[in-house]
Amino acid sequence: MKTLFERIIDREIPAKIEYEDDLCLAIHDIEPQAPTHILVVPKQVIPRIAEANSDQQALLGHLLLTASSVAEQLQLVGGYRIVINNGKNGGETVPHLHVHLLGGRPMAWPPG
Ligand code: DGP
Repeated sequence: MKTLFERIIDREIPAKIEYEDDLCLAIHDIEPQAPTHILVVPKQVIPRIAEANSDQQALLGHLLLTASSVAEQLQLVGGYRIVINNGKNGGETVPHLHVHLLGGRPMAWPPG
């Protein structure tokens, strides 16, 4: 069965797309936790970062560089935060790896 994000990648579910290339899709989160909240999603399904392997090293780097370039595109000049939630205690709700890009307000530390 397809993951939610595979269905978005395959255009079966609509999303506001900010960026796309051969390897990933960057969409606006449906429940934004900041004025700008983007999800960078790999087209290859990796359930979570704990299940990524060394063959996926370049792809993982690509996701981070994409988040940074989308931040520049969206002019998050005051700074931003990049987050990956892993597993139940990490706050993961969609089992298809994704990088959160949050910006447009000051971020608290430590996160909740
Ligand atoms: P996480 O909790 O780290 O697994 O993040 C999942 C995110 O996915 C969460 O911030 C809400 C977002 N989300 C859930 N359903 C949808 C959807 O249908 N469309 C979009 N664009 N985002 C979704």
